[in-house]
Parts: sequence; C-alpha cells; structure tokens
Amino acid sequence: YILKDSGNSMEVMLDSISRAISNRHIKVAVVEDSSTTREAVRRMLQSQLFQVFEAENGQKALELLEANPDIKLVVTDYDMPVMDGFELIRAVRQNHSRDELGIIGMSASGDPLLSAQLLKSGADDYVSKPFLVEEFICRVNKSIEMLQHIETIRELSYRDPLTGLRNRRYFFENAPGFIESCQSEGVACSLAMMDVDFFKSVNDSFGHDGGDAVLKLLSHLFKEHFGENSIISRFGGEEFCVLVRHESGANASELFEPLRERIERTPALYKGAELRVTISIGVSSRQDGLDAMIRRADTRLYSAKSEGRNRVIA
Ligand code: GH3
Ligand code: MG
Ligand code: MG
Ligand code: MG
Ligand code: MG
Repeated sequence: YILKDSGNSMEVMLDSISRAISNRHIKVAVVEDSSTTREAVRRMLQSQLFQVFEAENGQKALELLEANPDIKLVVTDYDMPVMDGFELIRAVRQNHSRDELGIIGMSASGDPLLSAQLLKSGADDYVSKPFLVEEFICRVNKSIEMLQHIETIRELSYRDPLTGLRNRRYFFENAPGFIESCQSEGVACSLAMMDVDFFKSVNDSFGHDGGDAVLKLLSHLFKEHFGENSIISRFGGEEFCVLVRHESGANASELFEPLRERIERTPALYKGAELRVTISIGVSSRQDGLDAMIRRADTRLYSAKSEGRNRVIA
C-alpha cells in the first residue's frame, strides 16, 4: 500500500479530521484471510478512528455481525477459505439491507468481471488490491456518508416538522408492532384520538403563528404526559393520535383526564398574550386491531365534541 499525498489544502485536512472524529462510534468489520492485509486495512480504518472488528473468513464474519448488530460497514476480501466474499455478501444481505449496512468488496484477482459480480450480489462498492490508502479511505467514508444520509432522510420522513412529533406515516408503520409487543409483554395499551376545540378561532384571533404556538405547546405537554411508553403522532392539522402502554387494570379515562385538565389550565404564551385551548379526547382500550381501535376512538372523539367538547370519552 502506498500512502499517496495528494497535496491537500488546510481546509481539506481539517474537514477530514472532523470527519474522523465523527467516526469514533462507528463499527467496521474487516474480513480477510491474509493477516498482513487484514492488519494493514485495520490500521487504515483506525487512522480514521473507526472501531474495527476482524474476521478471517465469511463464517467468522457472520458470527461477528450476529454478536455486534450495530456494525455499519463490512470490508470483505473475495478469496477466502471456509466461506468466501460472495457467499458472505449473499448471506449478509438476507438480514441486512443496503439502507442499514454497507459492504465494500476487495480482491487481488484482477478478474475484470469480479467487481460487477460483487456489486450485483449486494456489495455497495469495490476496490481492487493493491489500492491506495487515500482511495480506500474515500470509499469507506463515502459508504458511511450514504448510510447517514439515508438515516437522516428516514428520520425526517417520520416526523412532523412543526411539532417534532411522529407523523402519520411513522404511526401506521409502527403501531401494529407496538400493539403486538404490549400483548406479548402482557401489558395493556390504549389508543386516543385528540382534537383541539375551536382551534379555528385561535387562528382567526391570533393568526397562524399564534395557532402554531398552541400546537407546539400541546406537543410538549403530550410528551411530558405520555413519556417513552407511547407513540405520539400528529395526524394532521390540530388532530393527534396517541398509542400508550399501561397496566392492564388501568382506567382509561384516568389516563387521559389529567392531560385534559393540564391543557385547560396551561396557556401558550404568544406575543405577550395567553392563548388558552381545550381538547376533546376519544379513547379505545379494547385491543382488537389497529383499524378497529382507531374507528372506535374516532367515534368517541365525535361524541366528546357533540356533548360539549373539553372532555374524555373512553
Ligand atoms: P372543533 O372543535 O369542531 O374541532 O373546531 P375546530 O375549529 O378546531 O375545527 P376545524 O376543523 O373547523 O378547524 C381546524 C383548523 O385548524 C383549521 C385550520 O386552519 C387549522 N390548522 C390546520 N393545520 C394547522 C397548522 O399547522 N397551524 C395552524 N396554525 N392552524 C392549522
Ligand atoms: Mg484472500
Ligand atoms: Mg373539525
Ligand atoms: Mg378541532
Ligand atoms: Mg380537526
């Protein structure tokens, strides 16, 4: 391996130092039967501050991934005893998508078909040996950056930008699993539809920004009230849906009544004014499937509205 100095400017050097610092918690596996090469690749990765794990063949690499599910990148040789790079990549891709785990293949074979074959079998990138340290590091960083972009996009696509709460998409993807895990843990859960009362009048009196300030305050109160054992989502407008885990014997009204009261007595501060709202809540506690729970909670929310608002119907 030849360390090539491409005459980096100070700016580029500082950029690569800050990137290395952000690599500190990222785990990378090196899979290579030659101990000399494995050692050299390990040192390159450690120079970028990655946490490096080593395996001498595909089989050992699978064990490593099993034991360390947070490994982000696998750098694997092609030609190895017991289980080669191809078999490893195929096996890894059964359980780990390209969205969550990067794979870089490497080989000294010189076979021009090999790179396309490795890429087709699930690798994200390929380097042929011998390679320059600089190129290798660029490819590794590029793979890691790609995974981080995907993570950022996923996170953004699951959140409501105004309140920071989960959105509808996140809710519908995760609610069935949440309900199932409650059932398998032997705890109960309730679903509530919550809608702000006469919210239009807040907008009419204080403008859209005033309305937004109320929505942000409500989101804060929801997070404080429900905590981690819940999925709190903004379904749209001034309507929220929450799924909350609780003890089996709990009275559903008692779970939501303190929240209703707290919202009633906590004003949002906006341009020196105190904006007060109330909310209506419909609760469904019978766990008979997500659709049925939503429908029942919706019907009860509708009743709460028609019976005078600012109330919980469970
Ligand atoms: P009800 O008690 O029957 O629920 O009456 P309401 O006024 O709350 O219901 P309505 O559906 O008539 O009005 C909801 C309003 O919410 C209308 C819409 O302009 C406003 N809204 C929806 N999304 C947002 C938002 O993101 N920010 C602000 N400020 N207002 C929003
Ligand atoms: Mg080999
Ligand atoms: Mg409405
Ligand atoms: Mg409303
Ligand atoms: Mg509404």
